[in-house]
Amino acid sequence: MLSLFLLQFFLASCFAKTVVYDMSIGWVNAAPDGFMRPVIGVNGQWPPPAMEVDLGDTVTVNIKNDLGNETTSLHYHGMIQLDSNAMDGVPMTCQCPIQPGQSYSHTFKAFPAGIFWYHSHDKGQYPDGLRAPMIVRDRKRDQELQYDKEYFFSVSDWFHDESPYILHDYFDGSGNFRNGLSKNRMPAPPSTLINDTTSLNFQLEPNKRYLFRMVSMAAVFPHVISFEDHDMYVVNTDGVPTQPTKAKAIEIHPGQRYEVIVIGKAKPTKNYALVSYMPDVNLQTTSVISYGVVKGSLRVAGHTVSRALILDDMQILPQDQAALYGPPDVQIDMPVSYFGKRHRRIRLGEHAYVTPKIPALFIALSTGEEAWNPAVYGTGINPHIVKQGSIVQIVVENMDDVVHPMHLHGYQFQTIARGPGKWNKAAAHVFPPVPMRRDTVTTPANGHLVIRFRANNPGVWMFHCHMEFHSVAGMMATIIEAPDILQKTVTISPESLDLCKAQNIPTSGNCAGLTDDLYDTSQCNTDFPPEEWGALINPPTKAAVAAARVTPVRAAPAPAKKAKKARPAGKRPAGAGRLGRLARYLQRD
Ligand SMILES: [Cu+2]
Repeated sequence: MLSLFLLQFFLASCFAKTVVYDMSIGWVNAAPDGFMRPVIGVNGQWPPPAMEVDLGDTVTVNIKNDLGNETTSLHYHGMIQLDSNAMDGVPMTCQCPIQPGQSYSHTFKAFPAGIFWYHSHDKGQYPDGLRAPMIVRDRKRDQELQYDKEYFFSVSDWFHDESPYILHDYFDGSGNFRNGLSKNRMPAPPSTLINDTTSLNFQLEPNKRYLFRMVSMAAVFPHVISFEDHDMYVVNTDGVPTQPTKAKAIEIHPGQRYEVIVIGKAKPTKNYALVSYMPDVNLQTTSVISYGVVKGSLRVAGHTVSRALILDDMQILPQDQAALYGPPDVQIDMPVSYFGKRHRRIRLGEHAYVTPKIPALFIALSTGEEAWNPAVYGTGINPHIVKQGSIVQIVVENMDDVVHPMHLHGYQFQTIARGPGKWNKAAAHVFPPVPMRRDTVTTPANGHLVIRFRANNPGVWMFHCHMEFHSVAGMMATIIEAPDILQKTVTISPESLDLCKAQNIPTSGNCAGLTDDLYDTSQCNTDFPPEEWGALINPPTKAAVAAARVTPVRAAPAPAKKAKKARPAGKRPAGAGRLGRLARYLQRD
C-alpha cells in the first residue's frame, strides 16, 4: 500500500507546475444572507478565492496577516502533506501562529485529487469566513468519469456573531447565545449558505453527465443534500476515488466532501430543486436545476427526503479495493467525556487538548530519543506516538447525544466499525474485507467508531472533531509518527523559526520549552485560559466589560440590504464590529 501510494504521488508529480497564491488576510464586510457583518476575507474580498490546481502541482501560499486583532494560519484540509508535515498549517502543532503584520508561506504538493478546502486552523476562526473550496484535478480520473461538465459547491452554516464572542458565550458567558439560538448545547447558526450565498442555478442538459464536487465548510451541523427526481452516484469521498454508489440523499458533515455524478433527465418537464438542508436547525437552501424548459422565473419549490433515503457512507467502497489493514500494532482508546463549566469542555481520551507553549513538531525534533516518550510533550496536547509502518487503530466511544465528525490530518483511514453503544473489545469482530476510506467520519451519538490507518507519513498530525467549537473545547489529540525519521529528515525553516522568535515562543525542548530537564513538565500548559476568546489577541478587559455594563453601548443597526464592501485591511468596521457585538452580548444579561 505504501509503495502504491508513493508511486501515485511521484507519477502525479511528473507533469506538475507551480501555483502561487498571495493572500492578505483581513477584515471586510459582507452580507451573504442579507445581514451585514465583519468577515475575514482575502485580498479585500469575501468569500476567499477557491484554489484550483492539478494533481502533483506544487502549491505555494504566501500568507500575510492583515487582521490587526487576531492571529491566523491556513490548513489545507485533506492534503496528505507527504514529507511536508511542517506545511500542514496548524498553529502550535507544526508552526507558530501568524501574528498581525507577520507573513508566512506554505509550500506543498497537491495530493490527492478531489475536492478539499482550506481554512483557518486557529482557535475557532474559520466560521468568521476564512474558508474556501480547493479543487485538485486528476485529468486521468476525470476522463474515466466521462462527465460533460463539472460544478462545485460548498455548504456551510453561518453565524451573525463573530467567533470570539460565540466562543466566549459558549465557554464562559451566560450560555445564552444571541437571539437565544442554541441546539444540542451548541450555538445554533441563524443561516445556511451554498457557495456563500442563499441559492444557485445549475444548467443541465438531457442525458449529459455532470460531476458535482461538494464540500461542507460548516462549523457545527451537517447538511442533507438531495436533487429532486435525480439520483447521485458517489465517485469520491474526501479525496478517495470510490466505486460508483447510488444515493438519493447524502448527509455531509463539517469537513467532509463528496463528488457525485448526476445524469441529466432524458425528458425534463420543469425546474428541479437541489436542496441543502440542516435538520438540526431546520434551515435549508433551495437551488435550481434548470433545463431551460421553463421560461421566465427560475423559482422551484423545495422538496423533502426521509432520513431512510440518506446513504450510509459505510456502503461506499474505495475504487482501489484496498483490503482491511491489520491486525493493529497499537490501539488508542478515545472515550469522549465532558467536564468544566456547564460541561462544555471535552476530553478525547484521557485528556482535553490545550494549546501548548511550543509547537509539538519542534518537541519531536529537538528531544532526541526522549521524543518517543509522550511525557515530554505534556498531557495537554493528548500525544500518541506511533512507529512508521505500524497499523494504528483508534476507538472513539461517544456516550453523548451529539454526532461528532472526526478528522485525521495526514492520512486517509479505514472505518472498520461504527454503531450504537460502546465497542465490545472482547467480542470476535468481523470487519469489512474492503472498508470505506476517507479523512473525516462521524462518530454516532451514543455510539462508537473504530478506524484504522497505516502510519506511512512521519509527522505530527491532529485528530479532532470538526465541529469547530468542539475542537476549541478540547476534542483534539496529537498523533506523532516516527520522531526518529522526523529528526533525520525535517529541518525547520528560518522563516518558521523567525515566526516563533518574534512571539517569544520556544522552538526546542519539552512542552515547557525546557532543554535541560525534559521531564520537568510542571510549567507545561494543562489548563484552558480563564476566558475563551478564540484567536482574538487583546480581548476586552474585565474593566472594560464592567464599564460597559454600567453604560451599555448600543450597536448601530446593521444595514438590511445585501451588499459587499471592501475596506482597508487591519481596521475593524464601526457599529457592527467589536464594540457592537460586545454591547449586544452585555445587553443580554
Ligand atoms: Cu464534536
